[in-house]
Amino acid sequence: MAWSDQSDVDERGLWDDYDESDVRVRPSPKANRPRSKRRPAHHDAQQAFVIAVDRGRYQLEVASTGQAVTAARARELRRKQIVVGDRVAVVGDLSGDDGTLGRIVRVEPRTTVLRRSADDIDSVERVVVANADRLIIVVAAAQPDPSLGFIDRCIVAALDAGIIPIVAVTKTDLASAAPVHEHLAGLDIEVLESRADRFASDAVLDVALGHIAVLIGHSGVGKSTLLNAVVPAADRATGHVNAVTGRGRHTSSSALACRVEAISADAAVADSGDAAGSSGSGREGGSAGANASHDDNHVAVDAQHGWLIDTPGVRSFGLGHVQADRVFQAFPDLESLVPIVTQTPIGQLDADELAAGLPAELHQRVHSLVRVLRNLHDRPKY
Ligand SMILES: Nc1nc2c(ncn2[C@@H]2O[C@H](COP(=O)(O)OP(=O)(O)O)[C@@H](O)[C@H]2O)c(=O)[nH]1
Ligand SMILES: [Mg+2]
Repeated sequence: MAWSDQSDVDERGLWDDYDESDVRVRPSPKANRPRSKRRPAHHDAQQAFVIAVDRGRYQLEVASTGQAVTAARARELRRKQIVVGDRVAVVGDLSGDDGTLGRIVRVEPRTTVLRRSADDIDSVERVVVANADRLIIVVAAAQPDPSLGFIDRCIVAALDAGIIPIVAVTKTDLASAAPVHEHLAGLDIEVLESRADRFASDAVLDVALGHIAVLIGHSGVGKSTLLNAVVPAADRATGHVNAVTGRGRHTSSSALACRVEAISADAAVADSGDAAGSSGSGREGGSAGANASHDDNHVAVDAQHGWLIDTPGVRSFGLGHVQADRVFQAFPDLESLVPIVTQTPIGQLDADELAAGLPAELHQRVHSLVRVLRNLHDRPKY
């Protein structure tokens, strides 16, 4: 019959160019449902900054309004991890009203990634914070005693990630910070001191303004105390248990970002009229509402604004991915040592021998270099 002949020809014409290799068999019949590959472009999406993550819910600050909103992740993101410090695109109800939920549809490329290493309770390395450009390594002068090895490892992790390390020594009311200064003498790293009767809030504010700064350190060293001194409105729980976002739930993987702002004449006036009476140097902007300096493309990081991120006690950083030669980023003045250092087994490196041919002012730095390399090599647990 004409119609069937015709259809035969059509079919042959259609399929002649195909063979078995063009057949794509999907393993699961359930996954075989036709699905549109097209995703909505989300032209209406707003830029936002992730300030906290808690059980599949994300606390965001919307860039254009400064509004704090809660959001879930869109299914299309699949398993993509979203962490504090991430810049995301969000759609949906962004009023911040009770019970409303935005939807994160995109995670913008990260400028930096800070990883913590696998530990007893977690066998994989995880991203702690994204997009940070300053790492404030917090150690206590006492209670607990400063872990110098931890400082070294943090410095390496920071430099490897392209983040500037700064050391803050807390509790100097209890003991002198001298051992830490001595330890870091060979390095060009800023060291802040903080004590119960004189917290380093101004210095920490200076570090954070115009940046995304992260407080990192062992539990109990005073990170949250420092954050509260800079951002009183954060009211971060302090003490031996790290409570997150005021809910009193102990989480070993949560961080919290707080907006910091420069002390301006305006801010001082606003603060003095504030019943809460936060006379500190920074203010949390989440509740500050619309702010003219927020901008759609930059989530309010400029000379007058920044972020300070508190993290739970981190025991160690994964340095497994760090190459020994990258350690030299921290020691550009010792570049002449690269050939000999990279060709000598780390266990056989002798700092005195290496320093012998160099000017006296570099000797301490050679010792620091060798120490950091040994740390990297031994990968001790702290
Ligand atoms: N003496 C003294 N104690 C401090 C200082 N800073 C923090 N602390 C105390 O150290 C304990 C741990 O502080 P916290 O901020 O919770 O540490 P975190 O675990 O690093 O966040 C708290 O009891 C604080 O009151 C300080 O400068 N001097
Ligand atoms: Mg804390």
